Amino acid sequence: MNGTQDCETNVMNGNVKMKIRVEKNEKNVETRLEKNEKDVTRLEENEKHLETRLKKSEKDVKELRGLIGGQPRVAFSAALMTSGAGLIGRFTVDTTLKYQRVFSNTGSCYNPSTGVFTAQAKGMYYFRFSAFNNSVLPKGVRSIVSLMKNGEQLVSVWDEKSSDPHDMGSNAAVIALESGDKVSVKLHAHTAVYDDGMNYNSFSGFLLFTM
Ligand SMILES: [Ca+2]
Repeated sequence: MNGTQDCETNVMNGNVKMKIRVEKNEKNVETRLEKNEKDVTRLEENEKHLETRLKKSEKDVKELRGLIGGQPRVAFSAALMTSGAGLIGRFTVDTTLKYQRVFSNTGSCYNPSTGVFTAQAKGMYYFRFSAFNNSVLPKGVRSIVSLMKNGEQLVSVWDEKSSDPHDMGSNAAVIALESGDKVSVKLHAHTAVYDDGMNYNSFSGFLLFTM
């Protein structure tokens, strides 16, 4: 073998080596590319998962806002007398009962000096009242009490002193109110209720949800 042949052999060997290296690099690049593609797929899946969780969180936040901050908080409860004991009534005309012992009045929609609840938000409300007919009432005297909305009679309690004194009853209604609507409890003319520190007669209400 002469020097020229040696040189050719070396060049060929070098070419083969280079080809092998290029092929190796190609494979390496392909493997890395496949890995990258898998990573991208995984990231896309993660993104979708995060998006779903974010949407759920946004829905939860909306619901919570509706429960605590998104609507006015309105609730009240009051009993008829602040002290003493006795009859309220036998007035010659229908009279709005003024429940003056206020237990709660969030939103200040109930006015104890008039006995009237005035809605400040359009919504669905719950109201309840009770009335007590006691033995100190003269025989035959009735207790007739009604829940009123803007002068309209909704639900009532009725009792009469007879051989069965000390009767009481309650009634309630769920009603839709517009802002400014008024709700109160009416004692019918010529009837009476009895109360003392036990607070038998009460009037309560609260906003269920705005509309
Ligand atoms: Ca009775």
